[in-house]
Amino acid sequence: MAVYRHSPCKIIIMATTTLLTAFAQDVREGFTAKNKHISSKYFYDDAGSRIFMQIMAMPEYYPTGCEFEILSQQSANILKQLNFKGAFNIVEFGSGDGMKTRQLLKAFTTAGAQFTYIPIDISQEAIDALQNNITTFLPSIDMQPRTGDYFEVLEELSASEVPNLFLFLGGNIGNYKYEDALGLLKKFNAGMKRGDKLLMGMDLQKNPRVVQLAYDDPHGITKAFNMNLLRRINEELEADISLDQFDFYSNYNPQNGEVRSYLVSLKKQHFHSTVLNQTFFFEKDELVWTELSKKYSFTEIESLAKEAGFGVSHNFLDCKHYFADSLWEKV
Ligand code: AVJ
Repeated sequence: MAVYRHSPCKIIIMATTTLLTAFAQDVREGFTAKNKHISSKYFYDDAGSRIFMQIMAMPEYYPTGCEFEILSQQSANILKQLNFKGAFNIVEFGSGDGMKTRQLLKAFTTAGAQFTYIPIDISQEAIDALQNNITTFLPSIDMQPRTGDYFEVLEELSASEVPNLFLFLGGNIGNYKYEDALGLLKKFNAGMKRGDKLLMGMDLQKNPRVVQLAYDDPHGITKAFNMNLLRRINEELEADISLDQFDFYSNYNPQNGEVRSYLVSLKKQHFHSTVLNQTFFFEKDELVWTELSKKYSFTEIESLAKEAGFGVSHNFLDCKHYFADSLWEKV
């Protein structure tokens, strides 16, 4: 029988927990769920943002041109509908490159409106590009860009007496599930004063073939947009996904107005992430849901606005009636 002699020793407990990014945590959660999923917000790293610009330039992706048309041709009307007396703020959430907003700002300036333009974005790079764009074309504009959290800025602005027009353009609300969209709009509402306005870009229900083609384009650009998520997992989470073992599938359901996009595993397979220290398993033909792009009916726009504490003042439409910039007032 072995005799163990006591020897003084120290037990050192090593901290082995590393801090995981939100992306890493969401991949872990979403890729182990019964129905695999990952949020479309992770599309937009630098590479993904470049692919999204290609999407916006495709003829099949109609929302860009429609909203450009609305803001170029109807901004004088939008200004009239605001019915603000004196100076006001224009606060834009997630402003992008400013090409579309520029049309509105130009028309407002021409009409002699007095306003301060406050774009908010999480990316300093995006804000810098936007500031360049706006100041080159509209040098006289009073612009006070902010980076950071939407709601911190909202709280600040609701304290001021000046009325606000909030812009949430491009149809980004369509990426939120009903409950999440309502939650976001209620938070906007809570940070607004009575009489403040919100201009919401909302894609409309239309001929299903038109919608289907916009999200399942023949150039494969939307597929590349989705596949970029896998490339991003490989890069940021040190994974070994074979991109050619996945496909892309997108489907529009005209009965509920939902485009749902997926990655599809082409075989039974697995990949490993060193960062997560975890292996993820796929059956053949298993899906990963990547995106919801909701198309609205006018009835749904009305009821969503009402639920969130707004009244719809006016829907500004393009000539084909594909897209709406819906003007809401906090009631
Ligand atoms: C930027 C969210 C409005 O859902 O139409 C485009 C993103 N996804 N093609 C959309 C997107 C696939 C887009 N939004």
